[in-house]
Amino acid sequence: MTEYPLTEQDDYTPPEVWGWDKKSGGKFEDINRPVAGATHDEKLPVGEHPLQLYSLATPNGVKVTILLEELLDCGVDDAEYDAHLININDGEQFSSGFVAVNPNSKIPALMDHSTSPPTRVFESGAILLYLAQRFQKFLPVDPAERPECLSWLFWQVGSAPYLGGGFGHFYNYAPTKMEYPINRYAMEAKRQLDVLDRRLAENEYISGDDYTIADMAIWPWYGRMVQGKLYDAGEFLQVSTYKHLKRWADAIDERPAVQRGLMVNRAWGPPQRQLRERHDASDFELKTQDKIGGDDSVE
Ligand SMILES: N[C@@H](CCC(=O)N[C@@H](CS)C(=O)NCC(=O)O)C(=O)O
Repeated sequence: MTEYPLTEQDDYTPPEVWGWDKKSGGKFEDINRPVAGATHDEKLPVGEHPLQLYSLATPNGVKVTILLEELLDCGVDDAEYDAHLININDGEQFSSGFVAVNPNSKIPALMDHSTSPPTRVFESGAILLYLAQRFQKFLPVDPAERPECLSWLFWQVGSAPYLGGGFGHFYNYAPTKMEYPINRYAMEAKRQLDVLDRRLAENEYISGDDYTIADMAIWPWYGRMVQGKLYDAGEFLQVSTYKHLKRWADAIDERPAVQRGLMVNRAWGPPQRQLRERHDASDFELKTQDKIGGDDSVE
């Protein structure tokens, strides 16, 4: 192994006390803040259905729209929902209305108006679990099987920040390419991909024989990564070596509910794949961006 060379960029001496006195650079410099709470007063819209989702079609956002569309495909009519677009680049996650649903100011966030008072749920993993429990689908009932599903669900929630906030941030979004963090997170990203590849060598789905919320949580991150659709890093991480993970990712990609879930609250890419707001199942046919035209993309 070669000795790691210190570049000028790495040679930073932190001050005694960190201060928010200069822009960090990079894609999120205008929205990141060191404090929580609302920046402005604004109510959230509320549609007709009991389930109101406030989201954006990022990997964390599509976990939930995939589950909702899967539930509807299973005939669970009570899973009909309104999905409102939250433009995180414009700071809409910092409105007083959004902060009341998610004090952590991150999409996705859900309100369930079928309860009295309405129930708020934030954190994508908690939303998946809430909906799976409420509709008794995509979560094993057998006490011997449920822990495996929950273990992988929580594995995703704990692991993906290394893939996104770590690898993706430094490989894709940071203002300069720095060897130390890219190395550190590429190593961890590859280790995680191998964890999944080994699991899927012996199981059709993440949790075993059945497709569950664990697959829906993991696919938008690791499935998209192994398909070369995340951070343009397929070659860099040599994702084609994870053959079992690729087999699983391609199978899930073919599911109609997954394809619809990817479109909801999407405000970039081909206009026919963008359903920025979803209020009815017919919206996929009638309200995509190519049909209604309108604003520029979120990115
Ligand atoms: N652990 C959270 C992460 C959610 C998250 O990071 N959301 C991002 C988009 S993918 C967000 O809303 N970012 C806005 C911000 O950081 O201000 C979850 O799984 O729901």
